[in-house]
Amino acid sequence: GFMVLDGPELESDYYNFTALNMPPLHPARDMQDTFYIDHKNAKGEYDMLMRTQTSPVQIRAMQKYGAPLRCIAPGRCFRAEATDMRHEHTFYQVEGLMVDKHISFSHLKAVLEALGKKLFGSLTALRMRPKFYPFVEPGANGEYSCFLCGGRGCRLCKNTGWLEIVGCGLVHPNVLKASGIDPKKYQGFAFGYGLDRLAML
Ligand code: 2NM
Repeated sequence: GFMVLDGPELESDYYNFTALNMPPLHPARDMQDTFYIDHKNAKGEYDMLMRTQTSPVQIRAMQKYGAPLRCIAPGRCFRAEATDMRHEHTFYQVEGLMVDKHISFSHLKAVLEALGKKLFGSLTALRMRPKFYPFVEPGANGEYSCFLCGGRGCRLCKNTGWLEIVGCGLVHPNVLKASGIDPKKYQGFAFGYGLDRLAML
């Protein structure tokens, strides 16, 4: 039941950062991480960049369709990474978003569990550990039991039995507000997978 959406790869500073609860001095905006375009606004600031995640598509979707809403946004993202075997300056994400009345962490957990079983097999377990992302509160890292060793520990999972696969959380009230949704009436969960990483696994 999730709409599949896309949006611009060349984004404004507003949709990529400000609307996602990352105000002008937030370190995530650093030139070392973000490809800025050689274009200045009326104030003389660089205001266009290559999107660093697909979340701006979700902001645009909330503004366009309002609540309730279910969507996923697959697409290319760009970061000024020092490239090596694990890092590319151009990579793919797929992000999901669900907004409705009374959305809680248990809805998020159920959807990520269902996704894990579809992706890696019906015996796959999910564990969630706290992680900070500016655009969610609380935020978490979702790990799936290693499909290669069944959780016993191997080279792939670095002997932990778990594979770090998905970032997620409950959408921050500031993000809902920036998207024209009243956080007192509606809540949401969101998650993001690295598509390249999923394909490799
Ligand atoms: C992640 C991790 C946590 C996310 C948040 C949103 C939005 F726009 F709704 F706020 N979309 N995706 C999100 C949250 C993405 O990726 C690692």
